[in-house]
Amino acid sequence: MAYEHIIAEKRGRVGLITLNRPKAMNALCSQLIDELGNALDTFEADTEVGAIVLTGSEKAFAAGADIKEMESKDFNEVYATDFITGTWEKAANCRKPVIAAVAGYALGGGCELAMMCDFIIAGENAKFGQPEITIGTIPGAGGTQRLTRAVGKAKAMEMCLTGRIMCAEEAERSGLVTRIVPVDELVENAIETADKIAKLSMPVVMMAKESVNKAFETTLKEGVMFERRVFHSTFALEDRKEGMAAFAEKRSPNFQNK
Ligand code: DAK
Repeated sequence: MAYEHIIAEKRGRVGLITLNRPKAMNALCSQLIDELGNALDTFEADTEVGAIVLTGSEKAFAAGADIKEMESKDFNEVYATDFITGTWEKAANCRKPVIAAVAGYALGGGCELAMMCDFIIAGENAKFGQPEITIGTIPGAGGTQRLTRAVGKAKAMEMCLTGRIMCAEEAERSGLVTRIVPVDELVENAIETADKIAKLSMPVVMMAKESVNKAFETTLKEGVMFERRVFHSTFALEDRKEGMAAFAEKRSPNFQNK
């Protein structure tokens, strides 16, 4: 598939996807979402890729779904076609780690897309918000749910009810982002982090990701039991043996993703 609104490239074992629709602040039109889904599927299937970084421009990660594209739609159309639901979920459903590197605006669907990733690294100028209420609608790609889980009810409720935008410092303080870095170092910083992950054992990384995600979907007891069983499963892997042997022998492990 040829891409018009994104750039997908490999940096060693890291898949880098850059949203690239600068004239529209990377507004997420359906073509862009299809291209993003295709790039994520391609990196997911590529055994040379161990982790993925998703970023935008210094001005905008993404200013939301494309309002001009949505404007003329009616209820029957969005309901009957389950408007862009399947492809939107690709980032959330990817089994390999996906890091969002966010500079500038991450609004509406842009904020939701960032929150679908496993964690967010923010540039100093990052701005997060769910301003849908100001255009007569509500978040439609998980914003009311993921933002609330990330920052708690008070802030999520205020942001969804007023459209207030959160700066990078507040986002870090509130647990929405893992850290803040200078904008010009953002992408390299995210790639370095992704590269560290990509050098680890891929099946173990996927198990860790799946286990952390369970925390949002189960009771504590069920989540701990899931984790226990997955921990036990790592003992079926050669990489688990290699990791522990390397520690005991004071050398770096040589993981084979087996
Ligand atoms: N859609 C379309 N075009 C957009 C856009 C957007 N979301 N955001 C910006 N643009 C366009 C502007 O119209 C302008 O285009 P021209 O006029 O030059 O043709 C160009 O980008 C530059 O924008 P501005 O001139 O406005 O630039 P400023 O620096 O003055 O302002 C801004 C930047 C980001 C603060 C402002 O553009 C803004 O407020 N944008 C809209 C933010 C917003 O309301 N976002 C939420 C959209 S609703 C779903 C999945 C997702 C969603 C829903 C359902 N399903 C899976 C069912 C998501 C919904 C949304 O995101």
